[in-house]
Amino acid sequence: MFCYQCEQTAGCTGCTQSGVCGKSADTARLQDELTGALIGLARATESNPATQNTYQTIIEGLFTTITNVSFDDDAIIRQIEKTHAAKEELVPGCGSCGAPCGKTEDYDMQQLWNDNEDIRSLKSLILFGLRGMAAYAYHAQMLGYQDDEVNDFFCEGLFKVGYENTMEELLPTVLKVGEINLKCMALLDKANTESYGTPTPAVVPLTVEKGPFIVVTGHDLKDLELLLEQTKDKGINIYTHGEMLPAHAYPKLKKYPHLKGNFGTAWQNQQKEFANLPAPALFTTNCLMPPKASYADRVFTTEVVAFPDTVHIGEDKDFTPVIEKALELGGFAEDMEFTGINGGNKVQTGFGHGTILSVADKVVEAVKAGDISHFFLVAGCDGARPGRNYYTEFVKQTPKDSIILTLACGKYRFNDLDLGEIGGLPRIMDMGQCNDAYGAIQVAVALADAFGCGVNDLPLSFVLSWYEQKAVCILLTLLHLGIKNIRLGPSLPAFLSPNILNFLVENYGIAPITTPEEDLKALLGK
Ligand code: FS2
Ligand code: SF4
Repeated sequence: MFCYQCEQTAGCTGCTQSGVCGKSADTARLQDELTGALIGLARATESNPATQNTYQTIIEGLFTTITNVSFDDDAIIRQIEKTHAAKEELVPGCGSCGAPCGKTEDYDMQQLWNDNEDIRSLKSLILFGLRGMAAYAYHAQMLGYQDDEVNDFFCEGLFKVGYENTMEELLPTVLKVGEINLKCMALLDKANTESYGTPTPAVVPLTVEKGPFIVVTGHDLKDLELLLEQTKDKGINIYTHGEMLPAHAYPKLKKYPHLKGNFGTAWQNQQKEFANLPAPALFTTNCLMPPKASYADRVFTTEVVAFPDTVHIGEDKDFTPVIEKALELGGFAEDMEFTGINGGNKVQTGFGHGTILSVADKVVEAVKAGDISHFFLVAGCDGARPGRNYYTEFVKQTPKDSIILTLACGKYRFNDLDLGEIGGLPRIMDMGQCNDAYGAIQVAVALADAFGCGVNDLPLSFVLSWYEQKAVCILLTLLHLGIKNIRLGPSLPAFLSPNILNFLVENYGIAPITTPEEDLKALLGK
């Protein structure tokens, strides 16, 4: 096997025996086969118009191959078969043709992994960016939102991965992934806010009340809504976990009185946090870690998330098995007070672009009056590497007159800290899930407009943490927008070849994180 798509890849170069994430070599091989089949399907759209089924199959298939999504070989095999069937629908008889034209064949991923390192690097950026974007397109689709340009680009991008191309030809496609991902995140923002209202600030307790409860994790708000509906008046409380925390800010979700609070921290702590939990956990997306035997019977998956021998909730979204498990386990006998990693007993969320832009005048005034000296977007994924303490320390050391905007699961490193307020606004503002990077971009653009300058001229620094492929598409969006001097950690992607990394350093000033002290000094120009 060969896989180097995530930050924890073995030896910072690539997983070759089995995945650090728990993925077996067989699963990795099947995921390659699935990706090759998706490229074959994309190739078939070159001369045959894609259908709704084509798009859906591509989006599902790409989402399936994201880190910590599917460990289930049978589910991946079914996805490969579905992909071949979708191609057969576009080009009937193609699979059994005796004189293949070579235009619709599945792609052999070994060609990519063994390619010249710069071509491999650029194609990896395209492929991994498309995988991340597919998750966002999937969530939007669940709420009934689609965009033709986004859908078509999945075909275009996959086609490019399977085509012999030069660096000069591939580079624009890499940046186009960023451009289209901005549209995709905008689509999901629209889907979430039109479905559930504009997020407003919410204080979320970390206490779990006594009695039966369900922990729901991942990014899919539709799944949460359906679960809230199905658990109404059943004496079961619902707690968010990981990337589901921002759900507390959406008016149409927070109206459910049994949506009580948040349990636990970021994904990499799940094996410890779920071990003695007297409740089931529902995974709507990544990041799923292989469940330990001590709690495997309490793990439920849905959508494309899957693990062998755990109960999967299908498209009918009948959560009865999860509900029955919650009632059987009964929850805690007494209220349990949990804390975040810094000892805080509550967290805040809901500072999306709607909220921040509604007080934009106040923010601009505070900057002009010298009350706010700097903004930091400290955002991205969490993960297991010890070096990620950097982000906690960085936030703690930021000047008292600075604002920290954050999003995605990396915020659990510091979101229970109380760093005080500036002008009635908390110094740490959680803008939401990783896809809410869209909102952060809106805020940055609005600030730049207000000050009559470019985003790069604002007192705003991007300090990002990455782990999986959604971080890749977001990074490409920031590059597409011309954002410079991003600090990236905890380590740089293994799929950046030295030449491509040089290109990013020279053109965008990307730099790896060093120490909080050094980076703060550099970013504040001191
Ligand atoms: Fe965190 Fe995992 Fe959001 Fe990533 S829960 S690393 O999926 O997409 O962020
Ligand atoms: Fe390794 Fe990450 Fe790939 Fe898993 S997803 S096999 S940890 S590189």
